[in-house]
Amino acid sequence: MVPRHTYPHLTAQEAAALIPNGALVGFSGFTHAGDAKSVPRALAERAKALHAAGSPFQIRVLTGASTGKSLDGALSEADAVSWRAPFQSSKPMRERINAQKTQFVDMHLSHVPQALSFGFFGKMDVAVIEATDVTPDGRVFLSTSIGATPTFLQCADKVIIEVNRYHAPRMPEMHDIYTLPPPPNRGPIPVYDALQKIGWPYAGVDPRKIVAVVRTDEPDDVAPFDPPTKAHKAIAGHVVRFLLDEMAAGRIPKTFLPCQSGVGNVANAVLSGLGANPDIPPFTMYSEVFQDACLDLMEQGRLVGASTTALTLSPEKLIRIYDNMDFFVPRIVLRPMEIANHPGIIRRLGVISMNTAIEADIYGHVNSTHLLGTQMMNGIGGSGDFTRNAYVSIFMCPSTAKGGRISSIVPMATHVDQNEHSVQVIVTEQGLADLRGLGAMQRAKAIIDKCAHPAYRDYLRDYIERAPMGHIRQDLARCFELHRNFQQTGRMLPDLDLAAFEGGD
Ligand code: 0RQ
Repeated sequence: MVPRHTYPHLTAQEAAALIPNGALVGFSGFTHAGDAKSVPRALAERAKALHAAGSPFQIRVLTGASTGKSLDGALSEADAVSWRAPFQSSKPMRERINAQKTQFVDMHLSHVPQALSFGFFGKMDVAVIEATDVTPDGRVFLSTSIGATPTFLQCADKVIIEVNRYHAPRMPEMHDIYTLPPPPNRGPIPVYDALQKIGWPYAGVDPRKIVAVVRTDEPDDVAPFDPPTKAHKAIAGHVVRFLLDEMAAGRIPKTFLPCQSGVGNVANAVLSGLGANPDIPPFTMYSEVFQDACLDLMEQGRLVGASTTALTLSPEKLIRIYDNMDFFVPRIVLRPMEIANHPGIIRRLGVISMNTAIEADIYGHVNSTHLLGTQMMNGIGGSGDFTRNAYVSIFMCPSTAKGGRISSIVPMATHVDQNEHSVQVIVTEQGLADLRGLGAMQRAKAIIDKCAHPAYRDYLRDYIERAPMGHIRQDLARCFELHRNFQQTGRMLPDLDLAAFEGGD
């Protein structure tokens, strides 16, 4: 019999005082959705006061994915984070990571819950979790994300719950919480359809571990997207054409396949493009984020169902869901990230993955994380979980960045997140390279001819011609010449006329 508990109701400051220096803290939150807010903000204030008094205070921070200003923003500005995993997208956090002030573990998101429960990060001292409600017998009803929260609740020694009444009390009707037993006796996960529910609407916690409940009332910090550029629209056009051709060739069934889409402006524009084309049948998503474009498509009947781990919606869009729960509840399932991103389920359902690159090389290796191979942007996130296991894996990016000064297609990627063995299609606004079944030099030709900006094609062709013969032709003395040029002159090709580029000078 589980005991019924009454929990101490504390202020955010009182709850923050329960977190010791050096603790490993698991905060709820995935791509700014459902993140803990008032306790990390209070913790940041406490860290600043302690630092001013000459006392050390830093914690190790684990989340589902990126979080908003109150968490990554406030804690990193307060110099309160010594270690961070598995994903972030915060400017101050990024600066600290790139200055080696915070150690960052950039990892596949599907691995995070099991890495914690296997003990790979050590013991979790405290979990700080946003919820819509918690019952005396330890049922925690979560808000706009599930992420790794169910595992944090199981593993942490102490638990602080932020009950945020901003969120619709009906949110848990979308939730399907299912955790995996430890190996080697895991059975099949019975998800045979994107919308199939197999678990519970709440996460369980031993109520004796709850040391504080803090009342809050505030929205998630999710910014709306930039309007799509001409390049984003062209990329969307190429992806839609490719998927229609695949249907016509019988490689994608007429009923279509579930789609996954990454974060960011490019992915949002591509989703809108898919929805806008009447020849693409109404489709489902098996993804990790449900972002602004998904909401519009669902209201239009183009997106008929979505499995996700987070509702990453700007406040105006989230309210549209809260105002029409009868419509959305049967169409959206929120799962823990180890299920949303599970390699076996992705392979089983035949998910079409669409993610964004920072740069791709002429052989199909993709860098999504490190500018010039050194400066961390956000992290690999779930892109590897999906890419490696997709029915067809697509990577997209504009062919140039920074007004044409940077080519996104380079001889050798300066960091590799997804390799040639997993990447099947690369798309820029210039065109689409279908790499399936191509040998190394055929891939190089396709990527240069179809994806590279015309202003960079001659350089890339000449690079290959002058490189030593081999299965893959690389000139180890020259492979980063474009990047070195950029570092030295601010342009990858110093003599290039930038006037013709969108946003060029
Ligand atoms: O810079 O911000 O100064 O303008 O990078 O570029 O084109 O706006 O792209 O918003 O779609 O993000 C890969 C970062 C793309 C994202 C990435 C500069 C460019 C701009 C952003 P500014 P865009 P997007 C599911 C899957 C990894 C995780 C992932 C990402 C800024 O999609 O983090 O996929 N992906 N997860 O100017 C220098 C280059 C550049 C460059 C672009 N070659 N060199 N700068 N930029 N290319 C979700 C989760 O896992 C949770």
